Amino acid sequence: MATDRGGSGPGPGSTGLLFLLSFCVLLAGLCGGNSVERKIYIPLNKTAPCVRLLNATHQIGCQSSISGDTGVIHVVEKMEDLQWVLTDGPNPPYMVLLEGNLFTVYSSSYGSEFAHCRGVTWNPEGNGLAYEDFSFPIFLIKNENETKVIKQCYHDHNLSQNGSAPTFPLCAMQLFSHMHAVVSTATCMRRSSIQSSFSINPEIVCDPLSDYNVWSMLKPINTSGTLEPDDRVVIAATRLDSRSFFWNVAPGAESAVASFVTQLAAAEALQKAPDVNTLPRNVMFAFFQGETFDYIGSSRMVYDMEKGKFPVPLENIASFVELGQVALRTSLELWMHTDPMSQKNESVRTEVEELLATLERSGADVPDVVLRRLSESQALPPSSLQRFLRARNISGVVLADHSGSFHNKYYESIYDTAENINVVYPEWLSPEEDLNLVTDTAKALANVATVLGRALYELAGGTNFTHTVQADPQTVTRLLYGFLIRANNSWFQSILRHDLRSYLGDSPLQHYIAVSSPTNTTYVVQYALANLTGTVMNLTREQCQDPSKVPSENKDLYEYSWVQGPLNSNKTDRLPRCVRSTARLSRALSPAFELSQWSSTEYSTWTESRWKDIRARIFLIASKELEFLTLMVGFGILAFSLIVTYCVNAKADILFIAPREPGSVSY
Ligand SMILES: *[C@@H]1O[C@H](CO)[C@@H](O)[C@H](O)[C@H]1NC(C)=O
Ligand SMILES: *[C@@H]1O[C@H](CO)[C@@H](O)[C@H](O)[C@H]1NC(C)=O
Ligand SMILES: *[C@@H]1O[C@H](CO)[C@@H](O)[C@H](O)[C@H]1NC(C)=O
Ligand SMILES: *[C@@H]1O[C@H](CO)[C@@H](O)[C@H](O)[C@H]1NC(C)=O
Ligand SMILES: *[C@@H]1O[C@H](CO)[C@@H](O)[C@H](O)[C@H]1NC(C)=O
Ligand SMILES: *[C@@H]1O[C@H](CO)[C@@H](O)[C@H](O)[C@H]1NC(C)=O
Ligand SMILES: *[C@@H]1O[C@H](CO)[C@@H](O)[C@H](O)[C@H]1NC(C)=O
Ligand SMILES: *[C@@H]1O[C@H](CO)[C@@H](O)[C@H](O)[C@H]1NC(C)=O
Ligand SMILES: *[C@@H]1O[C@H](CO)[C@@H](O)[C@H](O)[C@H]1NC(C)=O
Ligand SMILES: *[C@@H]1O[C@H](CO)[C@@H](O)[C@H](O)[C@H]1NC(C)=O
Ligand SMILES: *[C@@H]1O[C@H](CO)[C@@H](O)[C@H](O)[C@H]1NC(C)=O
Ligand SMILES: CC(=O)N[C@H]1CO[C@H](CO)[C@@H](O)[C@@H]1O
Repeated sequence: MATDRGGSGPGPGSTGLLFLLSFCVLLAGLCGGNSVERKIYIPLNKTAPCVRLLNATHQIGCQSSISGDTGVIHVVEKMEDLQWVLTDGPNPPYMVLLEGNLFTVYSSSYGSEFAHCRGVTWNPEGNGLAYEDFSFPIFLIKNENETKVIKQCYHDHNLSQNGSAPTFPLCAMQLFSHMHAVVSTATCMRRSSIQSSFSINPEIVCDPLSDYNVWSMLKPINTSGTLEPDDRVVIAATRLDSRSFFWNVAPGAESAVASFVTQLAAAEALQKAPDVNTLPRNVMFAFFQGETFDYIGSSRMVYDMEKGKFPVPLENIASFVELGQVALRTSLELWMHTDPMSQKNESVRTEVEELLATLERSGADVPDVVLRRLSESQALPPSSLQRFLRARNISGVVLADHSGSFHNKYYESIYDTAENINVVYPEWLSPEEDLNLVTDTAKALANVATVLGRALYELAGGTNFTHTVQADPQTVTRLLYGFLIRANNSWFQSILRHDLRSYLGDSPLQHYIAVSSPTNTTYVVQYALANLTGTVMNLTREQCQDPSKVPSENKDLYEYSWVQGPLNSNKTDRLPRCVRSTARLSRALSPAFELSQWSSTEYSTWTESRWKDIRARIFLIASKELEFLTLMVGFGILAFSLIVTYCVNAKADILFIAPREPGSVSY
């Protein structure tokens, strides 16, 4: 009965009041705590963590403890400062703020075990640091102003001048980057898959690195079927991705961007040849994702080709031309690397010979490029061609700016930026002027693109218009600007679909293959390829989105996209249009995950750990003594309040008197 419940006895009533009181205190504590937190913590907003990646057998990268790692800040500007951190300092643990040039300090003894291959050390500057496992967090502070804030805090609250005992409070930093996955891909994928078969709400701890390859054909092919055995295809390939020690920081200017930009320019030049549609052989342009992590993209494409899941079967490949790193030619030379193993077969050897001769012919009339052969016994540099050679003996060549070790000092590092390949602009120009300014690097790469375009033309059987194949330095410079300086420029905006416009930020694009895909780079490369090789169709928006209703159009042969188009003359609206091309995406997820072989040694097994929270903040900490005192006082207050509560509770029937209703039900 309602009245019965309403008239509760004195006992329960007083407990209710007490509950409410303690609830109020708790709430006040929470709110107060928040504002205190805001006062004492300064969050660092522009950081990039080093995160954990796993392969079949190892884990690499960094992590913090689950509640974040805290330490007193020490700024290390020279080697001697490290002494303090490692041995002398009286307040360990320390958080070290290390200048970029000292970042290799801990690793000078590690060998370059990753990028070497049968005798040639391709990357002698590399120290394998990015493939080590660290049990502490490492963050990159991307913004100079935030570094200044930290340094200021350190300078204001560090040791006394004569190096004696430090005076509290000290400036401390806390880094959170706890990783869920441990040990290896085999372990974390097994854990995730057990979870997902038994739990409705599975807790996934790691995800495979995956994205999409971009590919297109010079002449359209039916993507719903497969090619006839006598349809020969020449493949032009390059990679789309790079990496660095830090998560999602991968400028990759020389290791990826310069090469795929060159290939895009070559694709444009070749498409303009007057007789493309009558060439005896077809040309396929492939841009592989995830090559940095044991060739995810190319191994998947080879796998699909073998399984008949790709319209071009492996047997139809006539030859293979790959662009390695090409932006740092110290002289005019462009080196042609070939594979010595496959050439043990006499017929392959002849084909490779023809391939090299074709390239030399194509380069003959191009200024500033001299093609050079290497000793026949030298192994291939790291390249996608190796994945194809594993499956089948094909004739292939890798073009690169180096004969032996890389010219790129900053291979797969945060310093592989526009400056590394000398793409710099005068300060006084506007973004629009920068976009169209033809840099020397762009001219040099356009020459390489011309060589590539002409070679592909001849390899496809063309003879009559070799000299009309000419790459446009303007295209190269715009692409370099867009990928290395500012993605959000007028050209990239005009070639993308409306719903993809947020993929263009004001900063350079990063080329780390992610776990959520397609990434910014993948989309932009696809649409740039569509713009450079496709045609604008006179179709309405509805027709463009569903071309099956238009009798002359065919979705098996072409890809259609409704792009934003350029701004109109009064710069208020865009002039959207339908672009028809053969630029498509194909999955770049390692076959190891397709086959659930998580400890595969054949395919890439790289996964990225999941995490809950990544952040960094600085604050002042008091001395241990003061902390202890505060804690003790806190305990004192707690004990006191417990005693008071107990007394009040015990004497509640005296303190809180309420009239007892006759016949009320007690609880
Ligand atoms: C980060 O952003 C917060 C809020 O905007 C600001 O209070 C704080 O000062 C920033 N951190 C640094 C180091 O500038
Ligand atoms: C996994 O990565 C580690 C560190 O780079 C390497 O030593 C190891 O050989 C890799 N394992 C496989 C199966 O590729
Ligand atoms: C650093 O601060 C100055 C002055 O507040 C500002 O002009 C500059 O753009 C900032 N630099 C960066 C990299 O944010
Ligand atoms: C040097 O250290 C002593 C304590 O050992 C301290 O009293 C003094 O102020 C310090 N001098 C300076 C210049 O910091
Ligand atoms: C493409 O191939 C599929 C399957 O073989 C076929 O049904 C379709 O008609 C073909 N399309 C064209 C344009 O040839
Ligand atoms: C050489 O390669 C061709 C084509 O890949 C193959 O048909 C032929 O059998 C090979 N010859 C030898 C001796 O392996
Ligand atoms: C090149 O031109 C000649 C004469 O115009 C023509 O007979 C030949 O078929 C052309 N070659 C190709 C591959 O188009
Ligand atoms: C990439 O795309 C995302 C999602 O649209 C966007 O938030 C981010 O700023 C882009 N990154 C860059 C470097 O442009
Ligand atoms: C490519 O972009 C340029 C510049 O926005 C434009 O003039 C051209 O029509 C585009 N081409 C295609 C095929 O979309
Ligand atoms: C585009 O198509 C419309 C109707 O389909 C037609 O009226 C117009 O003339 C066409 N424009 C061009 C440039 O072909
Ligand atoms: C801009 O130009 C379009 C036609 O191109 C016109 O419809 C529109 O009214 C113009 N807007 C302004 C603000 O002038
Ligand atoms: C408060 C204090 O002692 N600050 C010193 C911190 O260290 C720098 C140099 O490392 C000195 O210049 C500051 O005076």
